[in-house]
Amino acid sequence: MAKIQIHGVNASPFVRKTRVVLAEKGIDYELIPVMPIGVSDEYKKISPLGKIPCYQDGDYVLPDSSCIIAYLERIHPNPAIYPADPKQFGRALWYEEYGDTKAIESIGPIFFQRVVRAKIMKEEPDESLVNKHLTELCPPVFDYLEGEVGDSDGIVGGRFSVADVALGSVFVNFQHAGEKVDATRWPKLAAYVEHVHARPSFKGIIEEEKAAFASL
Ligand SMILES: N[C@@H](CCC(=O)N[C@@H](CS)C(=O)NCC(=O)O)C(=O)O
Repeated sequence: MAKIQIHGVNASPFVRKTRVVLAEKGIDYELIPVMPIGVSDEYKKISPLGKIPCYQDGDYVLPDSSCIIAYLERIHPNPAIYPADPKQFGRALWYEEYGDTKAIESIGPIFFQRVVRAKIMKEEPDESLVNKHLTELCPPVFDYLEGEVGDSDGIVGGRFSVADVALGSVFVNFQHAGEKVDATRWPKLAAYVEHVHARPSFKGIIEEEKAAFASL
């Protein structure tokens, strides 16, 4: 039987979200490299917004990490990645959305400058932009998350969920950019990120990505 295909590249926080859930659920797949810049018309037929990731299983195609994860939950319900309790379910979707939008808007440009621009495009990174994000745009996000995370396995209901997948994924890009959450200022968030990244599903992918960046 042909393997499930995930189109995308590993540094994308959205591709990583999908891969972490596939790993959590023990679903086999292959990663088909698609760079998210200047994608082909052929790729736009399966991912009309031209974004990565896109899921493909035979002639079934599905773009968007959040859609893919929701679909995976239906075809492979165990282990569950969404809380069963309706209120917790709602909160998990909220943190996923926060990770996919506000958190990525504040952290993504740091990764872009330090990794994509400096290491892949071999250009001088804009450190003043990096500094603006580190000093002005990230702190309110970290302050908010510091107030939300607890001491347990997951930000919602004490169990690992899609919320942790999304939030943990953004912080991998922060790490690739040579940054770490300052544990003196945001102790709970720093411990939370470390804990999420230590899960086997995250750990394997982080190590693979680090090895890929080291060879650049
Ligand atoms: N909501 C989408 C966002 C995906 C996304 O923005 N991916 C980026 C790469 S990290 C991309 O493909 N960007 C190319 C573009 O916006 O044209 C998801 O969750 O999959």
